[in-house]
Amino acid sequence: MALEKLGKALNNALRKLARSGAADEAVVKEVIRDIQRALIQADVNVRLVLQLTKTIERRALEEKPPAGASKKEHIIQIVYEELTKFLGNEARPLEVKAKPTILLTVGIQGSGKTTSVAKLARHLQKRGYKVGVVCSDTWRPGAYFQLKQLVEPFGIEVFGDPEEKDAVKLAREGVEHFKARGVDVIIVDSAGRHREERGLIEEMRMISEAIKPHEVILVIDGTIGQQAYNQALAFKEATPIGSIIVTKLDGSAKGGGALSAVAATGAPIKFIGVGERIDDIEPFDPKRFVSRLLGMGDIEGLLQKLEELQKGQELKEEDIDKFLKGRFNLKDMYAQLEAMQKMGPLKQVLQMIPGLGYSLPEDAVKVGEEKLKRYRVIMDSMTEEELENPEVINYSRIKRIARGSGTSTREVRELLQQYNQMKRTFKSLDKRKLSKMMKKFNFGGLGI
Ligand SMILES: Nc1nc2c(ncn2[C@@H]2O[C@H](COP(=O)(O)OP(=O)(O)O)[C@@H](O)[C@H]2O)c(=O)[nH]1
Ligand SMILES: [Mg+2]
Repeated sequence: MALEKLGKALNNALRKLARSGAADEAVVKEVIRDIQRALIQADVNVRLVLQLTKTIERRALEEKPPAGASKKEHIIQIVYEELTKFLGNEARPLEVKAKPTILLTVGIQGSGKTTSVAKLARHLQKRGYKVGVVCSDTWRPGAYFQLKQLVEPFGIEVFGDPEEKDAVKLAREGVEHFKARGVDVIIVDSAGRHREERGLIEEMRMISEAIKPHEVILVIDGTIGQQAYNQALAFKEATPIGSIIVTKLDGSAKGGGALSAVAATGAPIKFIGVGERIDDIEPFDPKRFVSRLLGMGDIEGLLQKLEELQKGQELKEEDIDKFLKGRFNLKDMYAQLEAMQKMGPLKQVLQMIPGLGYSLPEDAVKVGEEKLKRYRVIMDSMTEEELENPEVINYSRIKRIARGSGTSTREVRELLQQYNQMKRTFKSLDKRKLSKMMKKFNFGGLGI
């Protein structure tokens, strides 16, 4: 998950608030100090942090909670609102209006440009667009093959010529090529051999002139933290049709600094990169991002992900139903663990569920491929009755199952523990509750 460390620290601050007796001035001030510390540790600019926390403090002390909300709930709402504003407030989705829509990506070498081009191409393809990718990187010999390797498994065509030395010519020819093919979106990956803003913007101007993109996308490496400000600002001033992808927000300690610095320039952040795999890209929506960051869960994100998987037919409708209802026995648990493996890291998925967030015990979600195989072996030694109604499994049955499957009683117990834990988890996920939570923010995870 993006900015995990910052998220944990903010979540802890809010938990402190939740646990406190009364949300008086001293408590508010302490929580604000924790928030400040968390943001500064994530490399958010100190001046911006002070501005932000001053607003939070003022609102928390002055405003009256709306009818029906407690003081604490209200403060959390304020923190959520101000952080959301801090990151740009509204989502600015990428629009595909013209046919073809031409996108040019720029960014300094190593920022994650080529990876992001591939991710974006796949993202758009998943949404039903026919996409063509142009490699106009004449600088790095491997660039063309890197792109091909990333997108060709998905049937996305790459235009390029490793022998050609003229980047502008390549870009122009690539765009012509895909125009003739009638694609919906053309994405041009540029060389980005420059290390500083001026050269980068010069390169952007030259290619832009040749291919007249509808949108230029600057790819910024999230690990540079608040230094992203200068790049984003120079870019924003150079082009009115610019948007930004911030990459490497997985595991970066400085990602918060990068995101907030870019947002501070007013340039729209459209996507974030959250890993090295092709699917590790997310449309950036400050509201959803902050709610997930604070550990409030992200129901919308979860449902969207489920929907996407359903489209890809990796998950069957009844699986999703089961997942949401939490009615299951051991067989279902196995099917679900399998299904959830397909959905990506289990923890990432579960973190989107309100009320779970960071409180989730590590072992509840760590079920690797190996463990699944062991579970299969153990379950093969169970009777139909035991699989359908695990509650009947007593100690003598555990011993028998362990012996039969060549495992140990410890392992059988572990499987049963996992089952009980998951059952509890999924029980809290019935549909009625979900839809209710979608309407109203859920603060359950914070124990309020
Ligand atoms: N962890 C992580 N790595 C990334 C991400 N985006 C790109 N990378 C890695 O960053 C390195 C440089 O990426 P590349 O796309 O070649 O950068 P380019 O020089 O700008 O085209 C590669 O090793 C990528 O796998 C991301 O979102 N998360
Ligand atoms: Mg590249």
